[in-house]
Amino acid sequence: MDELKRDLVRVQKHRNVRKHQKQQGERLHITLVGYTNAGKTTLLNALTDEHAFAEDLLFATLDPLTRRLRLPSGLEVQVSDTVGFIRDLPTTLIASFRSTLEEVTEADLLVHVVDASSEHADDEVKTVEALLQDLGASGIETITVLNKQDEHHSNRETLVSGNAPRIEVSAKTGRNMTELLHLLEKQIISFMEPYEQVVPAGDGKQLSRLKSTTIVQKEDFDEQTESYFVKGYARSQNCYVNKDN
Ligand SMILES: Nc1nc2c(ncn2[C@@H]2O[C@H](COP(=O)(O)OP(=O)(O)OP(=O)(O)O)[C@@H](O)[C@H]2O)c(=O)[nH]1
Ligand SMILES: [Mg+2]
Repeated sequence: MDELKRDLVRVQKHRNVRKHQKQQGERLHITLVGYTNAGKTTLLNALTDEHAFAEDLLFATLDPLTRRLRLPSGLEVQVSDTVGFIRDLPTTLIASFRSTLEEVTEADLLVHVVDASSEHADDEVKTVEALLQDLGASGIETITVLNKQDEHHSNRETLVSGNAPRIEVSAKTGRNMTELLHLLEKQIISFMEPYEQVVPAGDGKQLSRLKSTTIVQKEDFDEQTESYFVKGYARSQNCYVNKDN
């Protein structure tokens, strides 16, 4: 009980920080979900270099399960691990797990991690999908990651019926990690808006801010005006076009 209570306090703190960040229109949030043992934690470790953002101490202290991740374009997002879903969750645990899992509903993008080498992969996928529905998270954009491709598995064809984008990886060997990053970026673009912005060459601060908070697709230098013409995708609430800083 004590441990659960401590966990709940930690989750609550984390959610307050998240709320604050959302209000500021800050980073996009990706949440890893999946059946227990699917490889979520291993994948989070494989995707994010633990040391790259060591300065992000506020978050590191509040919630070691959330890390910053830089996508190929330079966009920085947050990625969270979650507790593994299991079938027939004991009733006594449902309330505690629910508050942890509610965090799932606040994600901008879900990554459903599947242990593709499990004999019961199909059932595990169904269990997770049912729980997501139960949590009211089934409307959130999801990509499916078929993990543990380094293991032998016999039932690959029958896996995962839906039409969510999917990718085969091995979090353990690092197979297809770069491809996964590109897929995440592609999905994120699908809920962003195109923008264009002229940035004076001297304003390196704005240029680097655009790179880390939006997806910059093109950046042309115009010698006559000594400025960059930047084109890319941003979340609509960020309204980069009208911001002067
Ligand atoms: N062969 C293989 N094993 C993997 C891979 N990814 C994870 N594992 C192993 O699978 C086991 C579970 O991995 P975790 O990352 O702890 O799984 P999880 O989804 O976080 O599990 P919960 O936290 O219980 O929900 C560990 O023994 C990992 O080493 C993979 O790509 N290939
Ligand atoms: Mg885990």
